[in-house]
Amino acid sequence: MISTLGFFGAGDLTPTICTLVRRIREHVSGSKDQGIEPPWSPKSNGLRGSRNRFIGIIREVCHGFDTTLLRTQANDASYMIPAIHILNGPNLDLLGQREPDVYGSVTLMDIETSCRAAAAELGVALVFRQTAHEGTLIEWIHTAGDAGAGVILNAGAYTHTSIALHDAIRATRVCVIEVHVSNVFQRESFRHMSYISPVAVGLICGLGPSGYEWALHAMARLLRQKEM
Ligand code: CA2
Repeated sequence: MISTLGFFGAGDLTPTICTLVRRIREHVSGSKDQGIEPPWSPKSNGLRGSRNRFIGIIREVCHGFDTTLLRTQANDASYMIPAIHILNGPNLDLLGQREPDVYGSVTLMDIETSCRAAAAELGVALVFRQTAHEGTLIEWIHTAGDAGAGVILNAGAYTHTSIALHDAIRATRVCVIEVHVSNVFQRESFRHMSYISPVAVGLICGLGPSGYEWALHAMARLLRQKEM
């Protein structure tokens, strides 16, 4: 029932939600509940607003009895944590087509496919994008930041050159995990310096395309912790 709530407008479901909360309270207290105001009602103690807040209330109400169901559904319900944006910079669309000795034979489309499967298992909404343009990457960082989304960023060569990307991440305070397919530290020295690393929560490099999936798992966990 909880997961259903994530997909409907709160207005449509107000009576259902009230009933749900009443039932949960009855379950917890073992006695009949006299009724409640919906969380977004003006009368209800200032608890209007976001879905996540309401889910917080559900969590609070449920505290003290078996929340296994809730936790299980949290794992496969995308509304429980913000979306994850995987953003790719210049030339990454060439993966799998050139320099297979450095980058392997897996294409960016293959990476997207496996990330979509992983995201579905994690119950996370996924945005997957690639651009050759620095400004576009910056705008996507802003979009993700405004949405409170997590970002997995392979900025390609902009990693080593872009103060503007650094500033965008810093300004939006968006949660970023930096990813590189290759081990940049085993390559030319100009790839050892990153403008992203100082403003990222972490860095995964040298693990090939699976680095994206590791990052996805790590980001889902970080966002879940933040939501708690
Ligand atoms: O290892 C990575 O993921 C990189 O971010 C890839 C960038 C590179 O500039 C970074 O230093 C490390 C390059 C993107 C891919 O470029 C290709 C060039 C030729 C063939 C295939 C890919």
